[in-house]
Amino acid sequence: MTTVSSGAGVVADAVIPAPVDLEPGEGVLDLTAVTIDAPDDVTARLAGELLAASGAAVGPRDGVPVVLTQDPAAGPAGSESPERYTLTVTADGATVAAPERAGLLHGVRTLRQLLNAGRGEAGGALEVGAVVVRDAPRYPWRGLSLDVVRHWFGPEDLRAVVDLVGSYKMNRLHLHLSDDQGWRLDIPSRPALTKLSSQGAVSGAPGGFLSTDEYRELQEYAAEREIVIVPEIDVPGHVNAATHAYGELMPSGEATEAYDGIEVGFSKLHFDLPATEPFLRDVFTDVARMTLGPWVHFGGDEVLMMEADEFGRFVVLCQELIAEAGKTPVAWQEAAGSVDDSVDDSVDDSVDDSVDDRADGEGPVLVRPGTLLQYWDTRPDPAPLVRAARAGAKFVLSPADRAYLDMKYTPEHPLGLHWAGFVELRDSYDWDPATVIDGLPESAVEGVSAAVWTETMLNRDDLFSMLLPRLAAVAETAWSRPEAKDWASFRDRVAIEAATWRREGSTYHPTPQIDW
Ligand code: TNX
Repeated sequence: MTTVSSGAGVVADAVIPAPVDLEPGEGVLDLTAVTIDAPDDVTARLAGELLAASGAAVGPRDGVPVVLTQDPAAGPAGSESPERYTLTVTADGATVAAPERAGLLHGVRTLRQLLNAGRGEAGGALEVGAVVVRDAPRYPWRGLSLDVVRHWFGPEDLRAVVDLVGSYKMNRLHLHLSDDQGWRLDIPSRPALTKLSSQGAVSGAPGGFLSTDEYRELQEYAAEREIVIVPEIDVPGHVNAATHAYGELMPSGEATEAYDGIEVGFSKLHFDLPATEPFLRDVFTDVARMTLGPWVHFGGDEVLMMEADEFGRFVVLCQELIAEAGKTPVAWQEAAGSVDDSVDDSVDDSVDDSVDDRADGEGPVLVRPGTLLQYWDTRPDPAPLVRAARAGAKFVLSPADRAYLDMKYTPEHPLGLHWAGFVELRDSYDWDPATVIDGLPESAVEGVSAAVWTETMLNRDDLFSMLLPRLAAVAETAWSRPEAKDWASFRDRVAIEAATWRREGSTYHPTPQIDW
């Protein structure tokens, strides 16, 4: 795609992620004053907020009409995505047509970017060139995974992250809510978790947690914006916050010390202890009950000190508990097991026959059909993942060398880690989710999630400087088809979008890969 500038200086193509189809027309719409007509009050309010943030005066009448209308025929020809939309701008007004509310919001988000592009740095004209945008996402899951344990980010920061995620048409915010350093969600049946384990973070930084009310309010805030919060309780490793609160989870019966370092892999649950199963049942039942969305993530990563058969029992049990509580399980890729697992027969018996695939003489497949696996580590053999896909697992892709936005941009970058290498903007842009896992059928790819671990990020500025501009690159990789992606065009569009970041005070990293 190319950047189109009209005589009025209006940039017609400033949309991130790149849409399926954008056709400039004749004329210019002045959005100085707008009147919004939407199917419901919440949608009208949100559309108004988005356009007002771009400088439009939003009023009940006399403005140019911005009409949001439900229309099953909207979107690109042939698209069946429930998120599809058509945005039509003429000299007289703007219309967003979409079969569902998500598409209506996406259309307004596109209009916001076109408006900001015309406006430029310091309050230029509030004009948008006439255009028709027909658009729909490539993948249904487009998200950000955020660690709120290593450093604590409270409700206000989380709402800012929800807004950011939504502005690039992402629809999932996965929160990593428990780890060695802290427990960040009140669990009514297990009050000691937040009472004893929420106040720490890395290197003595202050902790915190979401009360059940705050968790509900955050989910409602996200849901208004068509974003689903996916809670993660990480087991059976990364559990020092749990063993610090409940000593009964340790063979010694003694609670472990609080931990504020950044090592991984040293803590674990013990399947055979009498306290373990009731603990997991209480926690996952409460989390499922408090969660509005359909998914609960049970972690499963980096369990470095456990035999494969014990790990397999945890994977089977957690899926069972989450499914019994009415949710779909999500786990890190390790839950697929490994081909050389020496899983014994009793685990095998507890695995549903329909997913037990021993045809090739390997261990059982531990995941249920429909379980989502989040791929992050590009080093292990992909064979178990392909087997899990054959058994019905779906994949959310967060390849660390592309989508881990806690990796440093360059060796000199002050924040971040580098175990997966350095991830410059172009690295997080130039990849195709369909070809990330060797041998995985594309039908098993549910989508893409950027991920940010916060060992080195102390506050919102730190966090946003790692997210921006790379989150926009991952968002485009998740939304746009390969034929719509173009690095040169993306560079131009990021530079345009950055004027909005500056105006709104969002910190970003001015990578030399962009002509700012
Ligand atoms: C690996 S990625 C982890 C996290 C760390 C991260 C740092 C994953 C599933 N586990 O515990 O925070 O590396 O990049």
